[in-house]
Amino acid sequence: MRIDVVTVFPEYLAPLDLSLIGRARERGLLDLNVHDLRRWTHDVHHSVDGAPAGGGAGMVMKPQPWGECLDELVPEDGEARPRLLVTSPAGRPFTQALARELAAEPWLMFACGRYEGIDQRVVDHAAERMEVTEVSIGDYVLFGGEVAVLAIVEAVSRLLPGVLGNAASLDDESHNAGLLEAPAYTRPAEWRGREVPPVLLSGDHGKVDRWRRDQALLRTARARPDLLARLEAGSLDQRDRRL
Ligand code: 6GU
Repeated sequence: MRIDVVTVFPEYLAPLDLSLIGRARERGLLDLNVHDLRRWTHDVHHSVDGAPAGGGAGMVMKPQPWGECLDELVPEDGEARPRLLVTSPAGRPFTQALARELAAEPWLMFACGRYEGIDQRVVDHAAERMEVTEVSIGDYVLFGGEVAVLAIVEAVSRLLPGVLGNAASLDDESHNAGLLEAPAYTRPAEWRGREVPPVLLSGDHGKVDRWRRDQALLRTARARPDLLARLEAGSLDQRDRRL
């Protein structure tokens, strides 16, 4: 997969060199390029923002640098077009389902909004040439989209074939679809007077599965009742219903 990220703070994306994403890049599974938006400015101050039309607080990112940037990175005569993701607290909520959708794309491009966002005409113009999705990582406000891109790139990368060492962990997740994971334990069997739940040491895989399912349901009911309410009735088994 190819990923391009356009930002006014390229250093903010440095963590993408690390850990499993860094490894995926080294192994050629991920072709990731970070671009400084100021490269497409022409004034001595390399300015990328302006006062909001209509007044109000904050600054809006000017259309000119974004327009020239997209023209260069996505040539009009080019065969391929990226799916453009514009980060914004006003975007579509990022979920595991959207991560799966994005993992199936050959080319993603992220436009990191800063300040009060990007002039809307950039988005509308780009949407005539490529698929554009405005995306948010949650109901809170960040200074800019860079941290959101880190989260999205990580969630998408681990779904790419060959990136995750143990593909079974992906299977486990879909198996548990829509529920939070059960708590996890490792050795020692007793630590500071607290034991690993005996069922996990019983060797009875049926019982372990059932225990994990019950814990997942309880955790979800406590922390995310909204998720539980959204579960399809058909995905609950007889023993789930009694819980
Ligand atoms: Cl994608 N950008 C900004 N600036 N704030 C956010 C966000 C994105 N998602 C949640 N809050």
